[in-house]
Amino acid sequence: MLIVKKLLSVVMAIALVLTVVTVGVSAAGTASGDEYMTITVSTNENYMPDDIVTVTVNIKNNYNCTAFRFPVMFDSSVYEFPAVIGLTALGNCKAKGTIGANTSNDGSFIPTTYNASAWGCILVQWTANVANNEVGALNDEGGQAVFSFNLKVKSDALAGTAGTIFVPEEYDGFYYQAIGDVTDATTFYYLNSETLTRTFVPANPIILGDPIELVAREGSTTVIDETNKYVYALESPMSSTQVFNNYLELKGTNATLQYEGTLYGYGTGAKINVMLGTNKVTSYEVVIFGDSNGDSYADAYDLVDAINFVNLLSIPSDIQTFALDIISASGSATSGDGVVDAYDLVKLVSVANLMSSLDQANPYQS
Ligand SMILES: [Ca+2]
Ligand SMILES: [Ca+2]
Repeated sequence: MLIVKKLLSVVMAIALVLTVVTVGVSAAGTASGDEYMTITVSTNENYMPDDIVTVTVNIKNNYNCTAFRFPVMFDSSVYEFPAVIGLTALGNCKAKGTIGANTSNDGSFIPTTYNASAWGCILVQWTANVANNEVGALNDEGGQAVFSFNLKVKSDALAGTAGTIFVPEEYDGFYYQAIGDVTDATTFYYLNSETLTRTFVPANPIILGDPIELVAREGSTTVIDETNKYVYALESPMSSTQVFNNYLELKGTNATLQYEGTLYGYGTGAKINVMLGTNKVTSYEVVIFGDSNGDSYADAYDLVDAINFVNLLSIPSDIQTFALDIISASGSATSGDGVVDAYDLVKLVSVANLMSSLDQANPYQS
């Protein structure tokens, strides 16, 4: 019994400081060389935002494992710790030892090859107990679930993403020691990464929900130009952000729209941001044809800009060019010609003087 007690203390020491091999206990055995451990992380296949995810870890091995400690990492853009983590030992892990976890999640247990700001981590440790002169051990070639805990899908998790949860193979803190015979407390086997075959199987459940997409509201002819990230064929003037609702519809679980006006209003250059919580998923710029200064009116202020552009006194931004290029030299009724010149100016003068109007849905028709 004395030896067993000493052994337990050694096991505990190794479990707590796994890179330190404590000597002084009896003989060293020789590993047979075919030892393996397969660590499989599993979850359900799909989750919705805000769901609780029960993560189960299964160990399959062919030697007497008397202690382990390893991190279980998770994509922190998808998961967070819930109020109750609920670490639970299962099977022989429950019957033959004691489990605990460090959930400080400060990045200190994440291998340096990973960006700690992108990953969360729970460090799980299991240490065998001793009962009837026998050291508890995990040894099951069929594999068994050894522990589980809970994560929570973040409310702003993106639909369609795979939320990876895994034990990193770079972590080497759990295979230093095994005992060949659980009733032979005097012989140690020292395993290392060369003599122990390790296999890691991650879980990659898919987060469900509607994918995020900004679309024209049914019945409107508003254009959402994904190439240039422009939104046009709205109305002039845009009296408030409420008007956008008449033209646009946002799809996607938990997504919201946020508007950023220009200095003068919600005209050309105003931003439409697609948000998930506080994260900006994508952003578009408003184009009001005939409006250069961003107030959403096509009037004398814009005419002054246009005259300056035509006379090369100032240079229009890309979006100002797009907004003022309403006439094509070739006479196209469906597009401009990429330049703001005298042709456009003639029409802009007419619009500014209220002699003609500019159809935001068909600005190129004279
Ligand atoms: Ca204007
Ligand atoms: Ca033009």
